[in-house]
Amino acid sequence: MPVFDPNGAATEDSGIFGFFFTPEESALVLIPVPWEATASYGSGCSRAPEAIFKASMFVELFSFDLRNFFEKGISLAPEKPMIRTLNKKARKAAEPIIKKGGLLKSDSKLVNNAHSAYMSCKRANEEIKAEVATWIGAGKKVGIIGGDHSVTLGSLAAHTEKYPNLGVLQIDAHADLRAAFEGLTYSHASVMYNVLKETNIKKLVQVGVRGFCEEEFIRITGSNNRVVTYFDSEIQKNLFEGVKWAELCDGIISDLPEQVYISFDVDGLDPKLCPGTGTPIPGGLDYQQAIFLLKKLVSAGKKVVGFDLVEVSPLKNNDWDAILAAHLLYQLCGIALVS
Ligand SMILES: [Mn+2]
Repeated sequence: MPVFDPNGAATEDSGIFGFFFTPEESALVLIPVPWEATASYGSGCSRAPEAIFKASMFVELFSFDLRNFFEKGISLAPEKPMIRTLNKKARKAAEPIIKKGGLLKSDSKLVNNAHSAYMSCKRANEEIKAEVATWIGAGKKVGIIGGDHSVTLGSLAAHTEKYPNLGVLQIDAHADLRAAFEGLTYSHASVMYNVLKETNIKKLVQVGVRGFCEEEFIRITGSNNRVVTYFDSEIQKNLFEGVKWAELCDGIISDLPEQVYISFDVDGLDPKLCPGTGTPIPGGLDYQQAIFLLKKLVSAGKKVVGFDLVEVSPLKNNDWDAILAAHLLYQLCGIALVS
C-alpha cells in the first residue's frame, strides 16, 4: 500500500482527496447520492459524486486557517446500488410529466406515472435517511454529495432525530418552497417545503435566493419567522450601497440556532462558477463570499452538524464544475470538522 503524503500528489488507488481513511476510522463520512429523478431543465447531477471524486485528487489538503483538519479522517462511503435503481425508475416515470410541463389530472397515464415517481422518491428518501442515521449513530458527522436537491429531505429527516433544535442554512438560487412542482411531490423544487412539513427543523435561513414564485414568497412571509430569506437582490443592493459583507453575514448567522446543517445548492453561486448546473439563474454569491460566510458561522460558535452539496452537474469535456465542487466540498468538510 502506498504511503500517504499530505504534501504530495494523490496516488491512484486512494480514496477521496487522496486519503486512505476507512469510513469506520473517519470523523466525517461522505455519502454519494447519484439522484436526479425530478431534474426539470438540465440533467447530469447524478454524475456528480463520481466527477467530484476524480477532481478531489487535485485539492490541496493544507488549509491556511484550518490547518490539518483532515487528520480527523474523511472518507467516501460506498454507493448504494438501490439508489441508482430507484433513480432510474423514478426518472422514467417523471420524464413524460416534466416534458408536458407538469401533471395533467385528466391524463390517467400521467397520474399513474406521478404515483410511481412518488413511491420511488419516497423509498429513496427512506434509504438516504437510514444510511445517514447509521453513520450518525456510529458517532460520525455526515456530508451528502448529491444528486439533485431532493436528497436533502432524507438527510434532514435523520439529522433532526439526533439534533432536535436544528437550523438549516440553505445557500441556493431557489427558495424550493413549492408544494409540489410539475405535479411531483418530491421534486427538487419542493424540497424545503417537504423539509418544513416532514421534519421538525427549527429554522430555515436561505441565502442568495433569486428564483421564486408568489406562492413561495407568501410562504416565507407567512412562516412566522421559521423561514428567513436573504434574497440575492437585497444582498447585492446592500453591498452596492456600501454595507459590508461581514455585517450581512453576522445578520444571517444570528438568525440561526446553535446547531446548523448546511444545505449547499451550488446554483446559489454565480452560474459562471457552475455552468453545468441544471437550473442556473444570473446573480448569486461569489465563491469566496460563500466560504467567508461559512467560516464566520464557525467562528461565531455555531456547530455544523452535517451538510449536503447538491445540483452539481459536470459538463462533458469540461472538468470545471467538478473542480469547483471538489474545492467547495473540502471547505465544507473542514467547516464541519472544526466546529
Ligand atoms: Mn437551486
